[in-house]
Amino acid sequence: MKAFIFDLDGVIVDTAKYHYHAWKHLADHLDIPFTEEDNEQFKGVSRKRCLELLLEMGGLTVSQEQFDRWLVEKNEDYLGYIAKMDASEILPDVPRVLDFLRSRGVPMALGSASKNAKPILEKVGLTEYFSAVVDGHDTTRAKPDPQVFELAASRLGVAAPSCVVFEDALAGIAAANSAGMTSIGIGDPEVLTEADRVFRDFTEIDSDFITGLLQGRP
Ligand code: B16
Ligand code: MG
Repeated sequence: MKAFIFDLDGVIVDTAKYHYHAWKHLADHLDIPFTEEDNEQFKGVSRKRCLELLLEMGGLTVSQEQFDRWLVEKNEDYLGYIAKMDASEILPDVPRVLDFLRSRGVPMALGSASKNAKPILEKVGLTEYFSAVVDGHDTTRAKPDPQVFELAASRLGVAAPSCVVFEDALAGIAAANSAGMTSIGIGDPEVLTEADRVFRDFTEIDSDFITGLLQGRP
């Protein structure tokens, strides 16, 4: 039996722009220059690690209390954007692929670094597609460590080599590969060079390709 595991941000929804606005707000407050290009490094990376990166960019060292306060501030800002999300923010053709897999009884899981993954799935109305949701609360080791996807596979009761992972971040592709899973990159083929296959988005993924994956073709 095959199982499919989906990353959230950059694969199912484009929350990267909201993370960017929230980090930018904090960066402006701290007088740290921060661009959308800088935000690329934050994709797939935990909230705590993102703040460490931002402070490194600004050459700032702060107390643990201050660090924790800024983490909370950034997240509250981000939650303000999330509150307004609805199904219109699901990336193109994601529902088509999810419906196709569900109609064939394929088990599906979410594997995300975000601690906000469950509320986001609820907001966009996709919760019921996933038999397992592994998020930033469940993991102790971040991508590229395979923990998030290994846990998803074990919750689905499917062996790692039978799992197919959709990921937009380099660290996520590395995590899937190191778990021994089939990795499908969503994004730029020149960036996601380690993925088994890369598509710009789900509009490029047809039923024949999915059927091939179900039959064991990479
Ligand atoms: P949170 P993913 C990741 O989600 C984002 O790509 C990354 O930018 C973010 O810092 C991380 O979640 C943590 O998110 O602050 O909501 O816990 O791509 O793994 O679905
Ligand atoms: Mg992602």
